[in-house]
Amino acid sequence: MKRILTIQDISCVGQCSATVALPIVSACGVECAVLPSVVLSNHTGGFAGWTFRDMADDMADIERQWIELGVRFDAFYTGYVCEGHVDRILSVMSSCAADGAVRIVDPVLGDGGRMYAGFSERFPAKMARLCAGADFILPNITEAALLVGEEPRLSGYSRGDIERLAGRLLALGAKCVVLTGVSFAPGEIGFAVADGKSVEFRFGRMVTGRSSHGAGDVFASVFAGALMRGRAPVAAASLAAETVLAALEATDAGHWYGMSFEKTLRRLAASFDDISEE
Ligand code: PXL
Repeated sequence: MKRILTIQDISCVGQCSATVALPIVSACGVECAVLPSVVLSNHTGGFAGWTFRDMADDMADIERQWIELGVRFDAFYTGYVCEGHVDRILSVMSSCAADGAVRIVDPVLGDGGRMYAGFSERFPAKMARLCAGADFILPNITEAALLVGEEPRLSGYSRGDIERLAGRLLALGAKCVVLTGVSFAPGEIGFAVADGKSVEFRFGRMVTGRSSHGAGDVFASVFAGALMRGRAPVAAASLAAETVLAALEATDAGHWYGMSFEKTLRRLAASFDDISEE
């Protein structure tokens, strides 16, 4: 069984980050270890307040211990982290890497044209450093714009704009870009996968009127799990998008702080039934 290390916060309440990654990666049949960047009482997207414990010192202690034990990971999947974590993460990604370890970076910065609460204007440039050494980066459109120093737009991106944005993201150093939240027509939303040779687009139905908080985390977790189970990048991203759509549909209209992705886990696990165990 492959082993992923996910590096992101634990939002104790809120159906995002580590509380999404652990069950989803596990449902894909991949072992999921966790290195918490921050422990919060709840996420920062809509609650009136939150506690915030920076785990930077513990991250350093944990890395030292893992080096002592010889712990190795087949893949790293990073999510919500802060400026002060980036150098530590780059260090863990080299000190605890199995041969050929895959680096997947979800550059969590913001959504809907805005940066998340608490991040500074300097942060996107630091996140770009994490992206530089990644095999895969999974920005939404807002994050993509912030990473390349552009003003995020809420809409109005053409196919050419997305291809140019993907090209600028590849120029940061990432080997493959999976750009999410791409939409050219009403009622449709999808993603673009760019690897420097081609840009592939896939679209599905857009669901509105449901909380989509944590959608990026569901997408990235399925993508990471599916990739480790041998799916090609476009297939892994398609499964991720299908899971987000199913989770949105499973979420009650009044459930505002996250998505009921739990209801999709059985189907997600079943989608790997056809793959014989290595
Ligand atoms: O889902 C992204 C995310 C992760 N972690 C924390 C957040 C958010 C988005 O708001 O606040 C703490």
